[in-house]
Amino acid sequence: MTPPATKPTANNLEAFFMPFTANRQFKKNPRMLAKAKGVHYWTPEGRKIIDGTAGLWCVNAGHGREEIKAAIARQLDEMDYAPSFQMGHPKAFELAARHAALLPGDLNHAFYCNSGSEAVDSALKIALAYHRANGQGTRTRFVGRERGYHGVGFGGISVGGMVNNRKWFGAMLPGVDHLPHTHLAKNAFSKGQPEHGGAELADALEGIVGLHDASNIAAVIVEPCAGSTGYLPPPKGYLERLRQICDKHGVLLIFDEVITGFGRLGTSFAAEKFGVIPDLMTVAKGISNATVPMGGVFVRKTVFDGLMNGPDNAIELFHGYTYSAHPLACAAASAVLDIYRDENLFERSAELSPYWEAGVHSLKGLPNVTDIRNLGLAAGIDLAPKGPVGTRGYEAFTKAFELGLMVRQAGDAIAMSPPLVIEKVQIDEIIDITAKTIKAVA
Ligand code: PXG
Repeated sequence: MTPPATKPTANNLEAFFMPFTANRQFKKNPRMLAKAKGVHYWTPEGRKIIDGTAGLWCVNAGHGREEIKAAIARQLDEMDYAPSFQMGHPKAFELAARHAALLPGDLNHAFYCNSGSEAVDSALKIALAYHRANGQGTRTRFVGRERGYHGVGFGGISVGGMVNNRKWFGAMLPGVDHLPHTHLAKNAFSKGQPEHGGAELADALEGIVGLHDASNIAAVIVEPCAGSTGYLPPPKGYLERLRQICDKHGVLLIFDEVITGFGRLGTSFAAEKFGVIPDLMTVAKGISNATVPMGGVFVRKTVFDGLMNGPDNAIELFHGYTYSAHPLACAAASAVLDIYRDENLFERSAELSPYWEAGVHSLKGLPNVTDIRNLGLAAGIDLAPKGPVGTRGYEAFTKAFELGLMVRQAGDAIAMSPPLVIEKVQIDEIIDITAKTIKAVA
């Protein structure tokens, strides 16, 4: 059948089954985005919206970057697609070498995929395969964390800790425990990393190891700074202590840096900021500035080498995707690295952080604001609930959009993470609209 020529209109929104969206509510009153440039979106009617969230935490270098567009177009002219199974194309190797050079410590191998969710499932599988290849095949259990978000694959929701993302989907992966989340009331309104509770919260891992024995545990996975749940920077000492406990017990530590990677915290990666090197790191989003879908797992030399111990002609990891290291994604990701370097965007993010911090904390004292958190160029603002959870959060999200600002809603929290190319006057504008929004939903 010939594809129908109908253009989607406000009356014809039925067919698209929207992800993570109240479909029926949305379709009665849609919020459409039609154009983007720099730190702005425009609606189809031409209304300008300031992008307070870098899309979904992913457009770190800002929208509509000509250099990325040109690199993708050149690659498309040269070669649209090439497999990465038992074949290779130069841009994949070049990109991996560039990522390895950017990564801290001995994280120096890159496995590529197409999203954060795939990155997480890939990392969990690499951890299992590594232990098995090293005669420790009993290490099959994983430890995640309450309120963690690791995408939507079965592995990711199993180690994740967002109740709504889990409760609909049955038994998931067996053998998963969860650390307590890191949001403590006594740390409310902390600027940057909270002072209290870091080591004690991490010590919960000792309890889990004690319960199952280290010989059964493959890996611990955490977001160094939890994003989706409303932005929870790690209390001081927390990540360092997790690293120590993992080392003591031979458990691999995985940092999910899908949000924190590529400059959000003012460094290349959270691992660099905190001086804590994980064994595996998952990335996506900012890796390609969201132009072509891409994700990756960065792997420490010891883990990679541990998998290279069979005969030379043996496939070392029975895992990969048709689009692993897709040429268009590699071209985009390489062009993005050029932008990050040439415009010093990670440093820029660090330089703007104090201004951002002062801005978001100026909202303290507005009606219903119960906590404000920040680290790098992102923040979470908790609003007191009004009726069922998420009611006030949704009102704030829609009100902000009406006033010309895009924010993310997490329950009754607002999360913000502007593109790293944001200017101070635009930060002022974001804070101003957020203040108006908070007052409007009081
Ligand atoms: N890990 C982390 C830490 C993430 O934040 C994923 C994995 C999954 O990535 P993909 O590419 O499969 O979506 C994410 C994604 C929000 C929001 O509003 C956050 C994400 C995605 C969509 C919305 O906070 N994070």
